[in-house]
Amino acid sequence: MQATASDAAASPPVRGACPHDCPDTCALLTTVEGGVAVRVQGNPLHAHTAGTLCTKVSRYAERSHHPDRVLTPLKRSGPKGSGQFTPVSWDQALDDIAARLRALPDPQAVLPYSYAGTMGLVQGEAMAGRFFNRLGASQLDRTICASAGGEGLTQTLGGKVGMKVEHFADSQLILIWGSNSIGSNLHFWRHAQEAKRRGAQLVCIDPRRSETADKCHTHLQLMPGTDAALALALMHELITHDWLDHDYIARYTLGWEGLRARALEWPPERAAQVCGLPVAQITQLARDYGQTKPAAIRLNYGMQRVHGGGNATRAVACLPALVGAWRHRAGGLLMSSSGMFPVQSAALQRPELRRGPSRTINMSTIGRDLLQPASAKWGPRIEALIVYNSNPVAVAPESGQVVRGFQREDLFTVVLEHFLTDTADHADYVLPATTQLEHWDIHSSYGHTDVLLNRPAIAPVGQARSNTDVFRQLAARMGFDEPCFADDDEALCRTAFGAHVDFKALLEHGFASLKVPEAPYAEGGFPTPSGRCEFFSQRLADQGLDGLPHHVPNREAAGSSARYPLAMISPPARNFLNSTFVNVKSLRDIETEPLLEIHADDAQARGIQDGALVRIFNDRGSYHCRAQVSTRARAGLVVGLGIWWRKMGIQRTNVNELTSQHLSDLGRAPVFYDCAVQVENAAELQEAAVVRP
Ligand SMILES: Nc1nc2c(c(=O)[nH]1)N[C@H]1C(S)=C(S)[C@@H](COP(=O)(O)OP(=O)(O)OC[C@H]3O[C@@H](n4cnc5c(=O)[nH]c(N)nc54)[C@H](O)[C@@H]3O)O[C@H]1N2
Ligand SMILES: Nc1nc2c(c(=O)[nH]1)N[C@H]1C(S)=C(S)[C@@H](COP(=O)(O)OP(=O)(O)OC[C@H]3O[C@@H](n4cnc5c(=O)[nH]c(N)nc54)[C@H](O)[C@@H]3O)O[C@H]1N2
Ligand SMILES: [Mo]
Repeated sequence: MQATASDAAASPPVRGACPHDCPDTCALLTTVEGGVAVRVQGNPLHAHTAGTLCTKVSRYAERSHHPDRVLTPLKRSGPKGSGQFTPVSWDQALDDIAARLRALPDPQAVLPYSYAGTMGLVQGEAMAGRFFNRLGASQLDRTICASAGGEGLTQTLGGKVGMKVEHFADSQLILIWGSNSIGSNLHFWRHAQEAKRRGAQLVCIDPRRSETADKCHTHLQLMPGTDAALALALMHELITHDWLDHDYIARYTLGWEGLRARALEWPPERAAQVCGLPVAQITQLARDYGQTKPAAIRLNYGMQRVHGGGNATRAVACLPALVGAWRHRAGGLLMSSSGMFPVQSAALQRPELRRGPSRTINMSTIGRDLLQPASAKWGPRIEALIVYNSNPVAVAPESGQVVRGFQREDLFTVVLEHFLTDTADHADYVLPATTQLEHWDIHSSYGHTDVLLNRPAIAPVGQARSNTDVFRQLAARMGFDEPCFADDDEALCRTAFGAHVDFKALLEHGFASLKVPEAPYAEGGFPTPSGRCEFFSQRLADQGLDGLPHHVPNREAAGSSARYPLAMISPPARNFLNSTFVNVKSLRDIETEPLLEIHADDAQARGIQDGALVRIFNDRGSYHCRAQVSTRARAGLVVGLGIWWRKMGIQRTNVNELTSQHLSDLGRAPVFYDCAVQVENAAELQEAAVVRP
């Protein structure tokens, strides 16, 4: 029997999960009428979501039914990068892609390029992982977001582990360190607000006076890349005033004597110089941290996108053990909870399918890598690129080089996408992908400890196919006949956590909580080799690196170059999610235009008025913005809010024109917030010449 529109209207909302790269991983309820998703809301029964979504994701139905969705496979019909395409059938596209891949003598010339456009374990690296493993393609080192901090945390605490986020509500002191929680971690902010109502002090540590800084009691507006110096000076004060938990240190930490000596090299006066902070702010914070119990740190990735990001994370991660904060469930630190999930990666991705040699290519240097010629050391040139769940032309550093790489006429590029992004514009084939409302998936989280299941709410829009379907069908055309290529998406969802999670509960409720102790490290038991919080890392020392955390200054600190005297950071605009949602008009209207926040002193010195068009430049490139003169940026610092689509930018570029392909001290990560620039008035640019979407 055919369902009618009125039947559909009566059906209950479909339970799902927000797919976006965000710590909150919310439980969604999608209301469908006549086959159309009309409303996406937060599930009130899921404690973390508590029925509330951010502004962006409450527009998810608008994004899924957007008139610009790619509806059919597209084949390039103009010059590389022109964004000119002709519709073709799925068979034509997949046959041709498989033929092109088969024709390559060395499969390592193929590179998958993906990140967290969806955080789903199934539409992420499940079938795709199997496909590229079986093919023997180059492997991608997925470093673009969190690997410096992830490595720092792993060296110190043993993994991406920490406090349960809900217990922040009971903390008496919360340090929000390197994060604009209101913009990027709204459901954590709810707990911080609750703590505030119960009398907690909130401290924000951020070079930008963010929306979050506005709402905290105290704001330490340090220069970017100076967090390790601040952390070491806090330790100095904890030591000299004996605000230490000696028992916790003796029982549950490793390397105390070394750390003590290191910290004593950092009196607050020295750190104040390096950080650009008043001495009194540092000593007061140390006093508060040493004397308030329970104290909790919400560390986040904003502070590790610099040259010394790995060691800065290590330094901060030592603090809770020094004061015994872990003893209380509302004390300790949370940067990421992703390591607490028993994800069955090998069962999903099947690394044993890989037979030949494999090389690994860092996604954060894709510009340089695409331009790399073949050599004995490097191996074959990258000849084919298959992009899914990512928009590298907009998000990868030093886009001048990235664009040149993507414009190579001899590079064969396939992009699985919802929209014609800057990256899709450079494809030879664009394959229309399903959104979260149209496919199955299962999710872990990096900000809480629940597993979420996503059921499809509507049929695929147009001819869209899920990533898994595309890789299954490519596998068939390549003659990969291992049974694992026949697994359907529901089977993959079951595989993701195996017996560790009750799948029946997921089917019934849409979410299930992991069993995590209330105060996981109250008595040590860290997942490090020693089981202790490792102030000293033997593993790093064995690699010839400093075994103790230390301050690694920015390569491009403010004032370090006469030509480019300003430091620039480029944190996200609140209503975009990396480069996702830039094409959703209602959200773009809130963000208005690419903006550069600049302090009045720096603006005045350059004859820049509030609202003027400005050019920001360095040796790597140049970018135009509308200046916002305010105290959001401190003197010496400018803030270019990201990440606009290049083609929606004022002169068809975005902030990554300026960022570099240098890598961090640990974790091989990009250093987006370690970037020196100059700014000038762009009055010569007539308002009429401004390219607008
Ligand atoms: N609305 C929104 N939410 C998002 C995202 C988004 O694009 N938009 N992105 C998502 C993703 S991919 C991630 S990884 C997470 C990121 O989460 P975070 O990185 O925690 O969050 P951001 O809000 O990006 O915070 C970056 C903050 O760090 C500050 N910062 C920059 N340099 C430094 C520094 O050297 N030291 C310190 N202490 N602070 C510094 C910036 O000014 C900014 O306020 O958020 C996710 N959530
Ligand atoms: N200057 C500067 N650059 C940055 C950052 C910064 O702070 N400053 N932040 C960095 C960080 S933290 C990150 S994580 C990266 C993020 O970089 P990316 O992971 O590339 O994130 P997005 O820009 O959101 O692009 C994701 C794309 O995936 C697509 N997508 C979503 N779901 C699906 C799906 O199911 N199937 C397919 N095929 N496609 C899908 C979306 O349409 C979108 O175009 O950017 C980094 N770049
Ligand atoms: Mo990220």
